Amino acid sequence: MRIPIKEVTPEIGQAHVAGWVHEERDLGGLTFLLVRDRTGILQVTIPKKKVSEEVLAALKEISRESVIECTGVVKATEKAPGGRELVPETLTVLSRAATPLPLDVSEKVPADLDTRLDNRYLDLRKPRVNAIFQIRSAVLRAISEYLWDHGFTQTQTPKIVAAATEGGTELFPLAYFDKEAFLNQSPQLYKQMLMSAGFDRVFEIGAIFRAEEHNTVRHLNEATSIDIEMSFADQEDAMSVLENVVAYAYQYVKDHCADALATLGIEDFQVPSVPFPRITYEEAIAISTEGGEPLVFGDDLSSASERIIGEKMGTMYFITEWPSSTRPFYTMPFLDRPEVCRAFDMMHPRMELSSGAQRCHIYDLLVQQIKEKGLNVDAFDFYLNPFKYGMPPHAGWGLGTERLIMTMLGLQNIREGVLFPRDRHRVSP
Ligand code: AMO
Repeated sequence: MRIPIKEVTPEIGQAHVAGWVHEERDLGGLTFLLVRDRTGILQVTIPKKKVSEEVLAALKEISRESVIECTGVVKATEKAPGGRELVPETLTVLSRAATPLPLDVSEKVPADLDTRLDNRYLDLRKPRVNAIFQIRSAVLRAISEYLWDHGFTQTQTPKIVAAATEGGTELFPLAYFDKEAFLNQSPQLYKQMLMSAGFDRVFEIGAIFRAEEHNTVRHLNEATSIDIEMSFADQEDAMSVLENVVAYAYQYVKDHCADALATLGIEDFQVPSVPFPRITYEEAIAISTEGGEPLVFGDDLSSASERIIGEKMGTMYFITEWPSSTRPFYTMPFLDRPEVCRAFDMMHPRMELSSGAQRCHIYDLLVQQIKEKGLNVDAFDFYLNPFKYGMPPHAGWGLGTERLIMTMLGLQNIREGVLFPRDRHRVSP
């Protein structure tokens, strides 16, 4: 039976492996193949005079990135990767790769990100790139596990919707029979409705779609949002869940992804300690202004000010007490000073990772806030009705998976953390 390359050791004697030909080196009487699977790389050593005719015939067929299968004896050798090699008794070419390759999987020839993404199926074969997705998978597992263990129910809400949530400008319109519809920007309205439905605590990990015109290293047009909503809770409760979820995900990666971290060359993987420090919006704009990026009450943070504040904080942190004018209609203001609201952002020193808030659960106030933001109240009927018939106070947040992975692994471009990214210029592959 085939075994993962990682499990091939001299002690097992005989092995059957399969994978891609990462490299081929022909020294005349001796050929070395480096065979790669998901778990590692194995040197297959072929002394031409000592192997069968069939093996030699198969060898002639082989090109780089061909898929092969072989069986043979494993021997210890210091010179080969992992200190062992396999001398094949059988060698079969399962799928021959055409030449030349559009992308060098062994990374000896560097490629720019566009070329890599154009040939993503090859790019993803690189151990370093694959490691990112092993870690992404672990992070989402850890987060689901944590939320499950803390009483959250996993939900799936519609991605085809009739109304905007985060302000009207970033929607992708959709041809939906004879109706107007859009791709959802956030599960926001649905997770709130589930609070009225009595779910108490929900989480969802799903696609969000944003028609952002700008093309940056930290924006996507399709992202994966981790969302929670919890009842009988305020913004402090939501922040506490958030920092613990993030710290748990880091710890999980540290405990379970040693190989992937090593492949990425990350030696000193630091788990952030909780609680994360909190600063108010007023304090944040003061730090930015002091650092040479002047801001006044009501301004959003620019990426320059995020950098200045992030450098000063030096760790993950929260910004609380935002001006109500900067946040969506569903946010709960402080009732005694309505110009400020119960919203927060969770920041990595490099950028914002999450936004959240206690929500406005008071029907009349919510209607007023929708009107004040210049939105059409009638379009929100389906959302507003649940607030009329028993809505508990509630709070929640949305955390961007890709930004979490990007900052966790020090990736330069958010696209590196997405299998097949969607941006201003890319809808394929
Ligand atoms: P917000 O719009 O701030 O809040 O989004 C929450 C988090 O989602 C990620 N994100 C993105 N990542 C990559 N590309 C994008 N275009 C993009 N847009 C958002 C970010 C961001 O911090 N409904 C609220 C959440 C809530 O209050 O529960 C919301 O969507 O990491």
